[in-house]
Amino acid sequence: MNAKHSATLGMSRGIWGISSATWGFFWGLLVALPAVGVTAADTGRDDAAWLREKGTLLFEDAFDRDEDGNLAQAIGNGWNSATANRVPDTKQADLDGGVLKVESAVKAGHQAHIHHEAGFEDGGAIVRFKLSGVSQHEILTMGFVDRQCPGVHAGHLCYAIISDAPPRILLRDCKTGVHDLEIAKRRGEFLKNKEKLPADLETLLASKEKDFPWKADHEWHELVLVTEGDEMRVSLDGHFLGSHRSDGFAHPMKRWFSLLMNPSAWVDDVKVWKVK
Ligand SMILES: [Ca+2]
Repeated sequence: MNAKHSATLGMSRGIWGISSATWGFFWGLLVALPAVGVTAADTGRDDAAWLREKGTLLFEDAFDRDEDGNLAQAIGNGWNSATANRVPDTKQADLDGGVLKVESAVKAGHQAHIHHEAGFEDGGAIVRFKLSGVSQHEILTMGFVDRQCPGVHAGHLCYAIISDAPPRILLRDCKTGVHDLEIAKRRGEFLKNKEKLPADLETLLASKEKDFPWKADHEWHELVLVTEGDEMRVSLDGHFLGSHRSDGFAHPMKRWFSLLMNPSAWVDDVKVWKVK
């Protein structure tokens, strides 16, 4: 792994819409609330059990092997990479001690994007992850892609975006939000000119996502991320964090399970299930 990065990969921030200068103030308000976005009826929800009892296991990986070089399929077991071949001389993914450790290469021009065939309408993933602390700030993005979906940038459907600064787990519908090509084009004009987004666009994009606080440490955690109809739900370490509803979550084909590291994160014990 390379020396510490001083910041997350800047080129990914604009299109992913992650940074927010004023978020810290709102974070102060949010942490004062005991269970943001969680209703009493929701707190006992067990989506890991839902996947195991209602679902079919599509694939699993404990990464207990060595990688085979640097290129797209080097991780093995059906994994592929949308970014590895941009930097064929750089090892971004390392299978070390039975763990997938990824550090994105800045010269690749995109955060590392590692994916595996999935294929479901309702279902989801159980994954252990760790923000490694290799970099000063780290974001692990985990979710679903359909490269055959027209009108959506690179088929990015929906994700849980796990960040340490701000310390939040964000559920985002990209399909009908920031990665819808028409919305992205309009938003891009304002970003290019460093102008504030108009209120209607801000309101639209805000309706496509919802965030939940977490303690953002450098320990191992288990995340359960599922979609059912137009709802995406997330649980951390056996506790239901909450859910969000948005049209893009209902996309009928979550073709890939995808992981994006900005710039670095560790992953182990991936299981992906199809319920419908
Ligand atoms: Ca392992």
